[in-house]
Amino acid sequence: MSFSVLIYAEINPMLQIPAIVDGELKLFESHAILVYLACAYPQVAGHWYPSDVHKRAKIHSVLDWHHSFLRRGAAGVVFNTLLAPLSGIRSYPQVIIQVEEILLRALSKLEHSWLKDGPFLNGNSQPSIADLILACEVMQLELLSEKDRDRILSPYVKVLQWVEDTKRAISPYFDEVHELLFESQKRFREQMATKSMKNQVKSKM
Ligand SMILES: N[C@@H](CCC(=O)N[C@@H](CS)C(=O)NCC(=O)O)C(=O)O
Repeated sequence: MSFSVLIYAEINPMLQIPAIVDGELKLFESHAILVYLACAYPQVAGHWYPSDVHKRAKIHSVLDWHHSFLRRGAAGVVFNTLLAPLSGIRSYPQVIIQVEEILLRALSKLEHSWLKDGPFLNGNSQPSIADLILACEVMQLELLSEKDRDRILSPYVKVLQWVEDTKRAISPYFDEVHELLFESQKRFREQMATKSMKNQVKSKM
């Protein structure tokens, strides 16, 4: 392990991002981080993590669902169709079918359940930390080819509108934190195009 990895392991022994250090506190897991920031900093507007216990419970309900369904689907599709092939890791067609099914089911639940009563999750008129987490999860689908991204997302018009509304609610920070994602999108799309050209040439030989 390199020195910087050892240092990072002190903050997050899982060696994943995100993680924060705030004074004495070292914290990882995105949901826990946002709950902490909303509670620790009084300047955070109340709608992000309301003090009402019922509203909080509803937020946690979405967050727990997120890790079991939307994240499994979105991260599974991005990993198996893009990151694995670009890293020389074998991906299996059956796994790709399975993760896409999980993703499509999750997007359908978002569209028809979580977003059925209002512009934001749980029928809220303003976003909470759950909107932030789930909209960012959907954003990673921008890494796919334009064709795959549109095929997967375009049927979910409420989901697309809600991502835009969440983006607007925290403008300009949403775009700022996604700059890196769009830089990666450009690089990945070029690499995938080169890879597919090479495969075509090979298949003709
Ligand atoms: N449950 C964690 C998931 C964290 C996670 O999967 N992070 C990814 C990036 S989005 C990562 O660090 N992947 C690198 C790895 O697992 O080695 C959370 O919500 O914070």
